[in-house]
Amino acid sequence: MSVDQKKAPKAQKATKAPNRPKAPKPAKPPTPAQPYRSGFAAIVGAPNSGKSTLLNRLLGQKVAIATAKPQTTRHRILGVLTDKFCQIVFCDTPGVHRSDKLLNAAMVARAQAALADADVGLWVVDARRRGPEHQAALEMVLGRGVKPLAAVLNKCDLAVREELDALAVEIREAVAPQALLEISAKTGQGLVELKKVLAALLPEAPPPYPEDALTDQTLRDLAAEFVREAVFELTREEVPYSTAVTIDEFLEPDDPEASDALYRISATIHVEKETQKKVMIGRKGEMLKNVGRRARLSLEDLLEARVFLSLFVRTTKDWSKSRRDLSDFGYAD
Ligand SMILES: Nc1nc2c(ncn2[C@@H]2O[C@H](COP(=O)(O)OP(=O)(O)OP(=O)(O)O)[C@@H](O)[C@H]2O)c(=O)[nH]1
Ligand SMILES: [Mg+2]
Repeated sequence: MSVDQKKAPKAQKATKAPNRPKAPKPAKPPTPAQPYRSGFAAIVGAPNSGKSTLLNRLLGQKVAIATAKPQTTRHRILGVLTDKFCQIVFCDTPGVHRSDKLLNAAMVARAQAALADADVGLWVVDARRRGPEHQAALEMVLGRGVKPLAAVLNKCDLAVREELDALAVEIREAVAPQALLEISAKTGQGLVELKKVLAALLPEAPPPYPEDALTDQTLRDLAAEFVREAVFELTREEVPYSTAVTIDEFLEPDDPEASDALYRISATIHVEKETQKKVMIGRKGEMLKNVGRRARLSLEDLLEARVFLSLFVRTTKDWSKSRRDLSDFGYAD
């Protein structure tokens, strides 16, 4: 599957871990009192609340890019967590916000659809922040119908007790979640408990994916996302939001396990205007070089091999306003 194509629907087989995930901790054998549970958990919430960081932390592997800037995630990203008693298929989603822009509307629609399709909602709230995005997320969660909901107050490593208590009261009153937990996706606090809570909210069912499945994204998808992450981290103002990345070539080594294994990847960074292209390339090509270096390092980490990464910048005029371009870049169905 490439970034241009539609993401795998629920029933399709997820790809295996790019790097083998760490073996799940040995669990006690199941007892009749503990039936197998499985299903889909949609991670929804305001932009920047920590949804993708949470997914990566739960899986112990980076499958979703996460940056300090809001609206980083644009797709629905599956991450599969399996143990002896449950399989939780997490769907990371774009942050919920209000916007008239076509790209943003498509992103929010993805989050909405993921919540509608899921067995359980997982609402991630930034424990320190409110505002219009919090309200937009609250409205989406309220519209979930009878679907069970776990709400988490994330970034509790940064929040003070009074804030956490007040927010907990507010959320209980507003949405009556089946569970409300304080967590930190960054430190891992509360995540063992969260997994237990989610598993208990899922139906009794066999696992929909093989036990070594990790994500529905291919290495090619991940490569495009890692380049976009570097752009998000290194550029400012409207530039990151005007950027899309496509992979032109992804050549895997014959033996990926060999000590000299080398991946050859070339990607195009699309911007919307000539002025953005100049910024993206930078003086004497400095910006592009830095983006390339950063993306290459994170790809080498992911692939556990050397990577030769070539980047090109192209102006695809006003791509975020064109339904066709959005669909070509995989941002709309
Ligand atoms: N201190 C702290 N920072 C966190 C925590 N969780 C996430 N962050 C940071 O918050 C920022 C946003 O995290 P993301 O995971 O990208 O947030 P997101 O909800 O996926 O954002 P969008 O994709 O834009 O909707 C990043 O800088 C993370 O490192 C946490 O528990 N504690
Ligand atoms: Mg995200």
